[in-house]
Amino acid sequence: MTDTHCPYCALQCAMTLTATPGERLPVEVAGRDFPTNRGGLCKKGWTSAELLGRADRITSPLVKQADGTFVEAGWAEVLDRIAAAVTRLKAESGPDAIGVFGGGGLTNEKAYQLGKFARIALGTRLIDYNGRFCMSSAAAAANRAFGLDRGLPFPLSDLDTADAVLVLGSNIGDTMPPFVQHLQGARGRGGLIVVDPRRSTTARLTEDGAGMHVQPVPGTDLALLLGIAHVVVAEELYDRDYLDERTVGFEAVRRSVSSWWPARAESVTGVPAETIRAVAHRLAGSSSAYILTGRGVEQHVDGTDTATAAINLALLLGLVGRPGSGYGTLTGQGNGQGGREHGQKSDQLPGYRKIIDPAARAHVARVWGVDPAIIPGPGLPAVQLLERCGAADGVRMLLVHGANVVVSAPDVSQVRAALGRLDLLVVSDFFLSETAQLADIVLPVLQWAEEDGTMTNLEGRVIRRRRAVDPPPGARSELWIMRELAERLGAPGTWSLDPSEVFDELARASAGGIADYSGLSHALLDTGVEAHWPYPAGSTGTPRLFRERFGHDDGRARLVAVRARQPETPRGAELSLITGRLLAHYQSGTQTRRVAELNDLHPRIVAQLHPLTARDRGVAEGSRIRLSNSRGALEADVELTDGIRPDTVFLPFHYSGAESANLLTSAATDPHSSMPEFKNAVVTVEAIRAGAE
Ligand SMILES: Nc1nc2c(c(=O)[nH]1)N[C@H]1C(S)=C(S)[C@@H](COP(=O)(O)OP(=O)(O)OC[C@H]3O[C@@H](n4cnc5c(=O)[nH]c(N)nc54)[C@H](O)[C@@H]3O)O[C@H]1N2
Ligand SMILES: Nc1nc2c(c(=O)[nH]1)N[C@H]1C(S)=C(S)[C@@H](COP(=O)(O)OP(=O)(O)OC[C@H]3O[C@@H](n4cnc5c(=O)[nH]c(N)nc54)[C@H](O)[C@@H]3O)O[C@H]1N2
Ligand code: SF4
Ligand SMILES: [Mo]
Repeated sequence: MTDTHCPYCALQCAMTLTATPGERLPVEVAGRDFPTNRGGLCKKGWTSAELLGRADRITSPLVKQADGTFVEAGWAEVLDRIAAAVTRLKAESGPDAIGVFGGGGLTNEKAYQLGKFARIALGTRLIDYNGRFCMSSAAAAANRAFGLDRGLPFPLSDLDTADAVLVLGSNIGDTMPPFVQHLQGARGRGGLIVVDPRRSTTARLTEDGAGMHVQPVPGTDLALLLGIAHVVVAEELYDRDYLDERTVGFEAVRRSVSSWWPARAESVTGVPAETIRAVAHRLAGSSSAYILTGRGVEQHVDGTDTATAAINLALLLGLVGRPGSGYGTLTGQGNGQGGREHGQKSDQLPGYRKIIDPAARAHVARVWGVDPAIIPGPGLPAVQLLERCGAADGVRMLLVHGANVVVSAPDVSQVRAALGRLDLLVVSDFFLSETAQLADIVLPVLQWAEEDGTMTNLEGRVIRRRRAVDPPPGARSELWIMRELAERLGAPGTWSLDPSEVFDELARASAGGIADYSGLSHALLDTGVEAHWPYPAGSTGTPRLFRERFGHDDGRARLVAVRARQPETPRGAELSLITGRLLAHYQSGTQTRRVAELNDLHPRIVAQLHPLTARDRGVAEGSRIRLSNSRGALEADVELTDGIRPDTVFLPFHYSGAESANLLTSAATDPHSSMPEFKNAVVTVEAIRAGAE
């Protein structure tokens, strides 16, 4: 029996894996008691071990032939070829001809090593990762306001006794089902408020007196939050002492919300002025209140400002750092939190350090055993990195570790075309994902239950991932791949294969940084300590941040005045397209589309449409529709629901090829975070085959 955690989302539910004696497989999964999941798992967790034994697992490096098919090749041969290509392309076009795309599902050890590998083995500044699609706006807003970004600055169980919880654009009921138990307190007191253009699974938790569902026009959450803040300021519901003692910027925010009287906010958001007032009063009147944001409000070109408006509201009410209250964002990927702390981000070094900071460079260079001058400067964020692939003077070779960008990036037709123009695409994965199918070389790597390491969950809690089974022969750890390539490239530094040694190095590199792990080790984590960062040597960690001070030098939080912009709005018969998730599928679907029990629930893409909207277009339940805009088109079956706004259509993004929702999304990005706008596109919807009347 091996204690570990689920391979999928940031809740990182605790589980126990039991291998069959004497056999590699099957492996049995059981939920394990832990403060976040309390033994619960969702159906993705329960079925996670099935993927360990899939027959279509890649177990040998694959090399693309001229006719487009793959042939198996030996490790030495493909690693030699990759190293030779790196050397040649650098000589011809400079180090930035090589790019690296990482993932928020990688362990801390792999994420750390990948950042180091890019910068001192490949020598490129061009590394970024899929967390840019996920956490970047919330992170930018938290850094700006608090001087520190940890998704939840308090343990999840603090929510249990809340009076009121405002959930903006998150569908926890489907995206983190065991989380729902932490909302019971607020529901019992009628204080769960869910803001979502759809009556999502989470919005339904507010029914029967448990709270309120607020249903704004997509992309107008910023105006909604300005309206709520207006009421808080105009009716003097704010916490004057807290604002004086712990924050700066109140005056500017007061002025910026002064013209957002509820009637004006109603005209933009469609949310009744009375509801806006009621939300303000409920939050201000609660002794224990929390504000939480998810991707629904963050994945917009003004996502950073919207998250900032949510933080401003929390600061006005004096919630942040106060016992029993708080603000947080719900980190998404398994290691979405740790993945953004150890150097995969284009502008970062380990410990959440800035790559442009000379002291940070000197510290990390010492740990790496290199001259700080050889560490390149900041690179490009994910969308711009993908755009540079195959461009004139752009990236000629891309290494992908832990992302399936031809499904998950915005405006995927362009991404596919860009990857097609590369000299060499190298993808490390355990399945032939859609991105791997486009690769010149595919490297088979280990799945979660086959490796050791650590993950950092949505509460900033560092946890152990443990090896429960042997990997299939042929697959290799990414630490091994990086060491083999580093050696072939004559890279400086040490390249350990042992995750606990890599963790120790990461801990040293993070020492003194914002995300300080220097007091942690695998051995300490194995004793079962609660380990929330910052965890400097000699400390016992920090479950609750901001009790005394915020991360800025003066210890105060910043209220930052933000303005609402007009979102791209549908005209005439057009609709707003929002995209998101289904309980049974994970992300690009590489994994969950391979689990029959999950895939059978949702084997094809289905669009949600309001019955009135459908009727206008001659569409009935089961009809087939075509959604299109200037970027692309796709066909989908229809599910009619009066739970969605009539001006809106919803698509899940878990499907590939002609069923990819990202054929329609825009690569426009937020100016602060470079987050693309996954949650708002304008589309035309037409019937292509009538369903049952
Ligand atoms: N089952 C499942 N669980 C997952 C994942 C998965 O793929 N599948 N992925 C994990 C990851 S990486 C992440 S980031 C999290 C994401 O978790 P969530 O943020 O909960 O997921 P989404 O479904 O993307 O978006 C949440 C809600 O935002 C709403 N929304 C869309 N547009 C708007 C808007 O303009 N305003 C508002 N207020 N709401 C809007 C959608 O209707 C949707 O219900 O889930 C994690 N958990
Ligand atoms: N339209 C739309 N698009 C979206 C979103 C949305 O809401 N709407 N959400 C965005 C968000 S929040 C996210 S996080 C992204 C996610 O998008 P992706 O990163 O593309 O999603 P995954 O399916 O998790 O891709 C991970 C890939 O890496 C592989 N993998 C898993 N673990 C490892 C590992 O340890 N090593 C290696 N080498 N490979 C591994 C998996 O098999 C899979 O092929 O999608 C974004 N795209
Ligand atoms: S909620 Fe997330 S971590 Fe928990 S079992 Fe489901 S996918 Fe796994
Ligand atoms: Mo995400």
